[in-house]
Amino acid sequence: MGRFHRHSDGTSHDHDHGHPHDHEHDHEHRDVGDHSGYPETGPSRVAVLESILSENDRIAASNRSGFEADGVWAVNVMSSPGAGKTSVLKRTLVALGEELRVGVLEGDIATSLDADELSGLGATISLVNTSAGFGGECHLDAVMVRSGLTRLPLDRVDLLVIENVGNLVCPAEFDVGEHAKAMVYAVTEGEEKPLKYPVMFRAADVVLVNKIDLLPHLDFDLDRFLANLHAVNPQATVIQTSARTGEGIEEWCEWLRAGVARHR
Ligand SMILES: Nc1nc2c(ncn2[C@@H]2O[C@H](COP(=O)(O)OP(=O)(O)OP(=O)(O)O)[C@@H](O)[C@H]2O)c(=O)[nH]1
Ligand SMILES: [Mg+2]
Repeated sequence: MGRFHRHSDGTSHDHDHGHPHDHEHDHEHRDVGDHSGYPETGPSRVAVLESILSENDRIAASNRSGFEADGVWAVNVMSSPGAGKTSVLKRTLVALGEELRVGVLEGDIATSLDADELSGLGATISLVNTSAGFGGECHLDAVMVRSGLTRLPLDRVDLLVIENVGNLVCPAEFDVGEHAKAMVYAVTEGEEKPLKYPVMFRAADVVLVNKIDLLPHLDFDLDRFLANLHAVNPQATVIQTSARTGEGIEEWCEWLRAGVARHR
C-alpha cells in the first residue's frame, strides 16, 4: 500500500511506494503515513482515519466561522502534562483581566481542578471533560470544543484560550478552529524533545519555554534545545517564561494582545 491522498472533490487514491512527493499535483495532500505494517487492515484503517479527520476539519471550520462572526481570537494552548499551561494561564488572566474579555475552554480528561484554579480571575470558563461522553480522549477535537463553546458568551469575548489536554502528541493533530497554536514546554522535559516528538513543536506558532526559574538547578542546555526547536520549526516565536516568578509573562501577553489586535 502506498501514500494516501485526498482530492478536493472528496475522492482519494493511493500512490505506489516510492512515488515521489509530487508537488506538481494541484490537489490537497494529507500524508497519513505508511500503513504497510498493517497488511490486513491498512486500507480500511486509512479510510477510517481520513474520514475522522475530515469530519473534524469540517466542524473546526464551523467553530472558526463562529469565532469570526463574534470577533473572537482563539488560541489553542498545548503541552505535555504538567509543563505549566494552567500556571501560565493564571498569570495571564491576572495580567489581561481588566483589558480584554477572556474566555477559557478548559480541556481535561477528568476533574475540574484546572477550571477551579482559573476561576475568580475575571474570565468566563467552560470545562470539557473528555471522560464525560468523549471516551476519555487524550486531546480536544473540534466536536468537544463545539460542545464547550455553548457555555461561553462568545459575543462578549475578545480572546478565547483553549487549554488542551496534557499530552505531547495528540492535541497537535486536531484543528479545533483556533487561529493560533501555543505550546508550553518545560525545561525539565529535556533538550531532545523537539526531535523525538516533532508534531507539536512543528505546529506551534509560539513556544513558551517555561520553568526557566529552575535552570540553575538543571543540566538543561538551553542553546541545544533552541537549536533542536529551530531544526523542526524555524518560524516559531520563542518566549522564555516562569509561571513561578512571572518572567516572560508580559511578553506572552503582548503576543496575545497582538493576535487580538490583528484580528480586529
Ligand atoms: N518552578 C516552576 N514550577 C512551575 C512553573 N510552571 C508550573 N509549575 C509547576 O508545575 C506543576 C504543573 O503545572 P500546571 O500549571 O498544573 O501544568 P499543566 O500544563 O496545566 O498540567 P496539566 O493540565 O495537568 O497538563 C505545578 O506544580 C506548578 O506549580 C514554573 O514556571 N516554574
Ligand atoms: Mg492544566
